[in-house]
Amino acid sequence: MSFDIAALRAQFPILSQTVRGKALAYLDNGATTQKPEAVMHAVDAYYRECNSNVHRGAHYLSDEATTRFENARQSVADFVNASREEIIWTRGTTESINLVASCHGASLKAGDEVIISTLEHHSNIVPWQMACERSGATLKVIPMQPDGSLDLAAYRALLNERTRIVAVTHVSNALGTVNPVADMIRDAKAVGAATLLDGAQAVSHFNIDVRALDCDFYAFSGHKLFGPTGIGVLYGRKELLEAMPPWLGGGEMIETVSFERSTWNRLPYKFEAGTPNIAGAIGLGAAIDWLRGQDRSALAAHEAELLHDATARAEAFEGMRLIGTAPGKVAVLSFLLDGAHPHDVGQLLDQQGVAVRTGHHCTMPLMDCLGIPGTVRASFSIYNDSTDIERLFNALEKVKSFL
Ligand code: C6P
Repeated sequence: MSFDIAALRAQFPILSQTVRGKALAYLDNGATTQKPEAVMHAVDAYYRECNSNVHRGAHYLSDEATTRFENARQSVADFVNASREEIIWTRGTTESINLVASCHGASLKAGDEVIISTLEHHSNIVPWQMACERSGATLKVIPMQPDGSLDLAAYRALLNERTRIVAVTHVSNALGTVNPVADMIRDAKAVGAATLLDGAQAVSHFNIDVRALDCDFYAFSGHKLFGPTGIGVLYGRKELLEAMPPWLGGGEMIETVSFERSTWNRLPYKFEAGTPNIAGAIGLGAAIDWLRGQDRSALAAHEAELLHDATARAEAFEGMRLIGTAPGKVAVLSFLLDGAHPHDVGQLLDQQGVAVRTGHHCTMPLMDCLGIPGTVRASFSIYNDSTDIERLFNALEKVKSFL
């Protein structure tokens, strides 16, 4: 290891506890990541020192809260290489995608086409189904290869002058597949389509540069990036955000209001009606500042090693079938055990202190395509170590003997 995993883990107090009388192996990072002390401290400090509303008050506390809140926005902007007016606070990835599907999607009309992929989470399917239903546009789906990678030839065949939006996940939550999004965006641009990336599962694993990717929208959640729940981000290219109608109406998003008509605030506030999740934004800013202070290439190498070692153990494990073996993957093992329902496996793992997720992972169409009801998913993060892999496979040996 080229970095001190023990020192890193020590910053995540939740990891050192026992659950059900066993040392915790937390392998449900795809669902949510744990929070370092720095994040908890920032949220706590906000409430202790400057709890107040932002952009409104004529007093010190409000000024201080506004400074911390807007500094957090700047941290996000720097993190993804955007400008701060292109960073909109939302409740999470789901809300970010719904915002785009409602507002950018308002320009869809009958005959237009929207492309998503087989790998999508429900939150990048349902908003587009709703937008297509409203507008009469057609939803097209990129098929998948048996290993869980997208069929890029089929994708290119779907693209045409009617394609208005390509909305795909950067990383599959269920299988861990990393999609070749830069190439996919280039192809989409060639037919004049807008592009949205669902970055929920990507942001904690590698650096995101929205300018280099050349995407129009990038959505992610704070809680999957070591930050709090209830806060998320929508990056939107300025010209597109300016052309879009607002989403929710209310305070903050307006410039003027009369009973006859209202006019809209400048970016990014045009899309931020009502009192925002101030503590959540500050916590996410702290998470990003903390992460940027780490050696990210060492973290990526560590995660790659975890994936390599866990995959080798899985391949040697009799009765285990790995679901999703694409060449480019983040550290996710989705699997089935012969003769065992994923739910039962998950429960037996939990009794041994191993936390995983089981089921369809909010990707029912993907599971249908694979012909399975669900999987057991062990999803790793930067603070997992070889002991966690050991605990998982020791626990699975016991599961096998129980079932
Ligand atoms: N996936 C998982 O266990 P929210 O709930 O809005 O923070 O994120 C939704 C979402 C969108 N896209 C992808 C690729 C995701 O993985 C998720 C959340 C969690 O896989 C909970 S279902």
